[in-house]
Parts: sequence; C-alpha cells; structure tokens
Amino acid sequence: MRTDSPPVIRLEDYRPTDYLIDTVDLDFNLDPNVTKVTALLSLRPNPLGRPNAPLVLDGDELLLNDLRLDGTPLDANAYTASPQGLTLHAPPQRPFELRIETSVNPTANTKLMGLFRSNGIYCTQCEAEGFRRITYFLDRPDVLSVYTTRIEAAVEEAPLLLGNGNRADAGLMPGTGRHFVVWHDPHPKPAYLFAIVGGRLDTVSEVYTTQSGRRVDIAIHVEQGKRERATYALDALARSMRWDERVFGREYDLDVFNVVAVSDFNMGAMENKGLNIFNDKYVLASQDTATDSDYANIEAVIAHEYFHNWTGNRITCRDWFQLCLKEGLTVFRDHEFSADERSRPVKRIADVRTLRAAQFVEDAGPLAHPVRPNRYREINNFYTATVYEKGAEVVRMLKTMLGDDVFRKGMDLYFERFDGTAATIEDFLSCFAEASGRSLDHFSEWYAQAGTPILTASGFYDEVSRTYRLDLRQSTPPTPGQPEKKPLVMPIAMGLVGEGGRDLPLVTDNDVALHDGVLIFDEAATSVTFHNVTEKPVPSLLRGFSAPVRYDIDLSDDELLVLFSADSDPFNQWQAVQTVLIRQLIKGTEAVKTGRSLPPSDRLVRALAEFTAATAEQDAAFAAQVLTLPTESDIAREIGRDVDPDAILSARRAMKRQLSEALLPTLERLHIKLASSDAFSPDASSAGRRALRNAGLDLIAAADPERGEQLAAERYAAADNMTDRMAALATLALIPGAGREDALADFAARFAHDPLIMDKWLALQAMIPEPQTLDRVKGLMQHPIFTLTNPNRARALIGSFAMGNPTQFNRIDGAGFDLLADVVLKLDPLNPQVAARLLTAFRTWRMLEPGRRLKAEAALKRVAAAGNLSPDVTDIAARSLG
Ligand code: 0A1
Ligand code: ZN
Repeated sequence: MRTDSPPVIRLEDYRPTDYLIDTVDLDFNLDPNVTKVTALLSLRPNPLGRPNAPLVLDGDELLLNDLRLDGTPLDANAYTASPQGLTLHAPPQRPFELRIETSVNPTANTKLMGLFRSNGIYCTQCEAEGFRRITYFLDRPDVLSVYTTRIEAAVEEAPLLLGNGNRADAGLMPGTGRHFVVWHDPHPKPAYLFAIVGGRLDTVSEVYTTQSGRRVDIAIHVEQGKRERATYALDALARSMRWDERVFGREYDLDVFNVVAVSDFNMGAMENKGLNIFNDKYVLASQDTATDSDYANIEAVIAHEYFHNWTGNRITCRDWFQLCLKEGLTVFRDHEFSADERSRPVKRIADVRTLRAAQFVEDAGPLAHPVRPNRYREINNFYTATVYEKGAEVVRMLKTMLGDDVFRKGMDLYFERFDGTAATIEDFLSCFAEASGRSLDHFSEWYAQAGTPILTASGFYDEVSRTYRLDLRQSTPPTPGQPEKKPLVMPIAMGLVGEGGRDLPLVTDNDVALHDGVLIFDEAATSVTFHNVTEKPVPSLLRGFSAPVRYDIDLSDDELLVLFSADSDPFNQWQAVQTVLIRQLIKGTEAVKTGRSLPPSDRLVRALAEFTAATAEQDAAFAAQVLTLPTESDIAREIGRDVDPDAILSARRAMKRQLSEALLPTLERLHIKLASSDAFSPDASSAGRRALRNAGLDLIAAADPERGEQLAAERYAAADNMTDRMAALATLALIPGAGREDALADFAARFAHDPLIMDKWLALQAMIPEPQTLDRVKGLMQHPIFTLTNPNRARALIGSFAMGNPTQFNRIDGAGFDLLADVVLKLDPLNPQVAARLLTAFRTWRMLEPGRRLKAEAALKRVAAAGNLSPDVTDIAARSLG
C-alpha cells in the first residue's frame, strides 16, 4: 500500500507494447492457501514496439518460485523480480518462451481481485488489473493471446472445474484424490477476460440452438441448495442469446456458456469469455426471495454480460480509457433488450431515473469526468455511472440521429471491421460516419466533455402568421479540469402538441436539420420557426429523453399538465407531471424554511386524480411511475446548492400527505381492484400491477398512517411473494412503533439463514429517515449477519445509509459522515475497491448548506490524512476534496 498519490496515467501517452504474447498455457494447482500457478508464455517482439526494450511484466503481491527462458533457468542478473513486477533486462529479439511459476493464497485474498475463495468456491476476477495477481504478465487489454488452462484440484473440494472456452481434456489422478480439467479458448483475448472456477456447485442447464443450428450447452452454477433459484437466470440467458441474434445478428461462438454465481463479489458480474462470474444477487430468484426489481435486474445483468461476448470480448478495448467502448455500448444493448422484453416507456423512465440519480449527480460534483476520461490514477474508480450510463446515452443519441437502419449498418460494419481487435472510440465512430456519410467529429465531443448540458427553450406563437418560434440555448457548467465548455450536438425528438394531444405537422424552413421529428441542435443558441401552425401548441421536447441533458422549458404548470394528460409520448407525459411536482416541491422546501407549508396546486391534484381514476389500471406499471414522487435526492439535485436535507424531507412528506389525502378514495378503490388472486408470475404486467398496488399502499399510509399500518401489516402477513412483503415492510418502516419493530423481527426470523435476503432488511433499516437510524446502523454492524468483508453486506447497510438516507447521512452534527469515514478506513486494508466506492457517497458534499458542508469536509479530510491508504481510496478522497 502507498500513502502518496499513485501516478497519473494519460491517454495521450498510449503506445503499443514492446512484446506480444501469442499463447498462454496455464496450470493451476488449486489449494486453499498455496495455489501454484505455472504460466508458459510464448512471446515475441512487437513490430510496433521499441527494439531491444526490456520486458516489463506486471505483478501484484506475487511470489516467484521459478523462472525459465526457453527451458533454461535465468541468470539472477538477467532479471529483477518483486511482488509488483518482473523485468527481463535483455530479452531475445526473436520468439521465445517464458515459464513462470508463482504461488498465491486464495483464502487470504480479501480484495477479491485475482484468485480468491467465496464460501469455499475458488474463483477469479481479473478486470481491470487482477490477472497480475495470478501471474506476471503484460496485463493490459491490447495484448491478445490464446489461452489453454489446466486446473487441478481435490475432487472432494472441487468436483467442478471451469475455465474459458471449450473443455479439451479431463481426468483423475489416481491415488491422489485429485483430478484435472483442461480448457482451451480459441478466441484471442486480453488477460482481463481470463477466469477459472472450482468448487462444489449445483447446476441448471439446457441446450441452446443458435440461429445457424449450432448446439451450445448453457448452464448456471450456484452454491449448493440454491438450484431452484437459478432457473429464471437460465431462461433470461436463452432469451438474451435469441435477442442478440435477432436484433444485432450476433451469434454465440463456443460450445459452452457457463455462468457461476458467488456470494463475495466486488461488482455486479463479469463477462469472462464463456465463463461469466456473477454476484449471486444478480442470479438467484424465486417468488419468496426476490422482488420484481430483483427479477428485472437479473434479466438485465445476465443480458449485459452475455452481450459483452461481442461488445467487449470479440471486440475489446485498446486501453482502459476506452472503457465506455464496451460498457456504454453494452449498457445500451441491455437497455434495449429489457425494453423489448418489457414495457419500453416504463423501462425508459426507470433508466432515466437512474441516470439522473447516479450520473447527473456525479457530473455535477468533484468526481465529474468525461465518458472517455483522459487521465486516471486508479482505473477501478472509473467503473462509473458516467462511463456506463452516460456512455449508453451517447450510443442512444447516435441511433436517434442516424435512424434505425443506418445505426444497424454502422454496427454491422463495426463488428465486421474490428472483430478480433482492441479498438478505440474513434474506430467505433468511424463505422457510423461511413455508414451514414456524415461527419461525427462534432458529435464525438460527447466523449470528451464532462458535465451535464443545460438546454433552455422558450416558444412564441404568432396567431396572425400561424408560426411558432422555438428559441433554444445550451450551456454546460464547468467541471474539474474543464473550465470552458463547447456546445454539443443534441438530437431533440419533439412534437408540437395541439388540442386533444394531436401532434401538429412540423413544417420548417429547408435549412433546418429536422428529420422524423428529431431536431439536431448543435450551436450555443438557435431559433427554429415552424409554419402552418393552426393553433397555439404546447411543445413537447426531448421525447423519450432523446439527449442526456437537464432542461428548463418555459412552460406553465397548466401547459405541462396538458402534456401529462395528452402527449403522444409516454415518457414526456411522465416527465411533465414530474416537472410540476419538482417545481412545487422546491417551492415547498423554501416555505418549510420559513415555517410555512405549501399545498400542491388544485390543478395538479385534479390531474393526478383524473389520471388515477381513469387510466391507472390500463397501464399499471406506468401509473406506478407517475404516482411515485421525486425522491429527496431528486429534489436536492434540482435545488443544487445550500441544500438542507431536513427541509426537503419535510416538504416532501407534506406534499405526499396532501396529495394522498386528495386521492384517497381513488387509491382505496384501486387497491381493491388490483388485489390479485392469480398465481404469482414475475412477468412485466403482473409486476406492474404489484408496483401500482404497492405505490398506492405507500400513499394511503401517507394520508392515513393508521389505516396504512393496518393494510401494510395485513399485506406483510399475507404476502405470497417478496415484492409484496418488502413493500409492506417498507411502508411499516416509515411508521415508528411496535408494528414496525415486530415486522422487522419477523422478517429477520424468517430469513436469518439467507444473507442475500437479509441485505434487504439491512438496507431498509439503514434508509429510515429518522435520527435514531444512526444508532440502529451501528447496532446492525454488530448483528451476526453483518460482515464488512462481504461487499453485498457492506453495500446493503453502509451504502444504503450513505447513498439512500439523505437526512441521516447528512446529519447536521456530522455523525453520519463520521460513521462513513470510520467504515471506509476500516475496510480499506481489506477491500480497497469497495471502500473507495462507499467513499463516493461524499460526492454531493459541496451542494450542502455551509454547516453540513464543513462537517463533511472535515470527515473527508480525516480520511485523506490517514496513513497507508490504498490507491483507490487515496484517489477518491483527493478528487472529492479537489
Ligand atoms: N465488466 C464488468 C464490470 C466489472 C468491472 C470490474 C470488476 O472487478 C471487480 C468486476 C466487474 C461489467 O460491466 O459487468
Ligand atoms: Zn459491462
């Protein structure tokens, strides 16, 4: 560990390696404490590299046992070895073979990078720089090699041995109690996609036949006793494979596809070639254990990792600056998959909620960075909402601008031209420029410029000339290291909405870039005049959220409510009512500060009541979104400065109560109508009905806590699925008293045996917005189920408190900040990646009012000043304070 800042790596310093590694033959002798790894590397000088350069291999906490060049042990002065690297001072300038034997201790590996054990299962995690914790290597994504892996282990301990590619050989080793399996992966790949697994696992599997008729054994392996909870993931996998064939023409390319779920994992999942390894949170599901959003997440993550096979594995990244090349594109693909499998508008609303909650906040704070960063100190800290979610939005804009057919042509070209290579964003964009015949130079700024642009619009109707003029402006606030911003290319999908929701024809002058209702806005300001506009329209801009921007549209609440009730674009219907709610919540927050309370406007109440009575049932999932108020964090983000979380909470509570009171009779009716007697199904439409009924329950409890408590207790006791059980518990959790404590105790008794389910219980309690929560969280840290070393436990309790409880994390006495700082310092030596991730909860500290701001700064400074910090935590602390 280092205390000083790790060195800065810069995009402009990229150069190819001096050597290439064509094949890698690995031999693992699995043992809990001393696993021997023998690597046979065939190397040669890279024609693009420097001649006679030393060979510098990366290492991380390695122990070198033996080293040979072309079969002969190397002279001690021919090389230098340390746990952190191996250098050959004068390697041969012809092809040669290096045989390296190292030892690693998988049981002691609490960082969960490289080879580690999770509940006794051996597994690996190599992205981004974990392979160097297994053997010395050119551990960077532009070194592509063909891997053959032999794994040997005790049969008793690890009857199942998995590797990348196809199974090539297997056998028993008589008299030793050990066996081996050999895996061969014919597709050249970077080291970060390497994986092995060994253990006792339960399996569900089936044969998948690809569109060209090839048979693939697809399988999900889970901890023993959890087989029934793996069938949904298997089905999601088969659906993902079919979808990628149908929508992108991409077929799978090995004889087997294995997914392994483990319970200790730093991230969601990992796309290792032919052997995806998952956090079991994104695999295990059953009616009794998983909520509808768990099901949706499992489907999305299974799809995401599978889609990486083409976008990430067949075509990988030249360097880690290009991370969004695989991640943004693959998130876009998994969003599209879920939209096709479920409701497109509801999926879009959910994705935009996430984008705003995670990415807009990141982009507005000290950790802001471009979708393609151009420098980093610790790459693990760049698996961010910006790279993933904003990266996906940039791909979506490309599709919106170019149209479906040209977009597909560009993708086809990309797969054809760059298959088998390590590519860049420039390579990717060049395919769309070629397919469309358009320059994407200006568009490419989206990858380079950080910050969320603000789009401002105002409109003027002239009755006499029947014209409508739309004035547009854009600007982007400065971000760290980027004081000046340029205008970006924004595709604005739009309509002019007339009486009854009718879309008026869009007639513009010839020089206006408007096709299929998409206006391309690429200057700081412009005016567009629409002709033959026969009535005063309400503009509906950014339909489907066609660009990842904040926008401020000069419309009255009444005009917005017209869009809410009549826009042909469901996303903008939802957006319109959210905008009205946010406006009133911001005013309400101001009022609270002066001891007043502002009721929701009559028109808003009326519009919501009409919607709920007339249409809610027809599209329950959509209605649930409409009836879910902006969160406290949504309101804080819109306020943007001098935030007082307590005032926001009071204003939101008051608004929720007043709205619910007005809607109560309708909500009660809906509640009865939506009661389901059908057998449980996790499908989108059943989930939508549950979502609406539970949103209704939440509102009823806001209007009438006694009645809410009674209904929630009944729902909790009668629940035949985890969605209803958790929703009822969440409603109860907001009502202090014995009812909630009894329900929480009941939940703990029911599910004590299953930590993954207990995470829901930890998270829910960590998010209770009341001052006692701090002590509750401290108490839960002592609960037998809690351990800081399991990332899911740490995120459920500490992450939920810091990121999901604005009033208590941001307590005025600073005790919330102190708790997080203490946890981060304690976790850092064990698992720096997760510690650094938790520390990012401070990213909003500068938006707070001055008292809280000072406390947050002091806690951050205490972390930054601590000795022996990991590069991960050092980097986040320094940038957060910078
Ligand atoms: N490529 C994975 C994300 C991932 C990144 C780093 C990891 O190391 C702990 C693990 C997973 C994805 O996008 O799903
Ligand atoms: Zn990914």
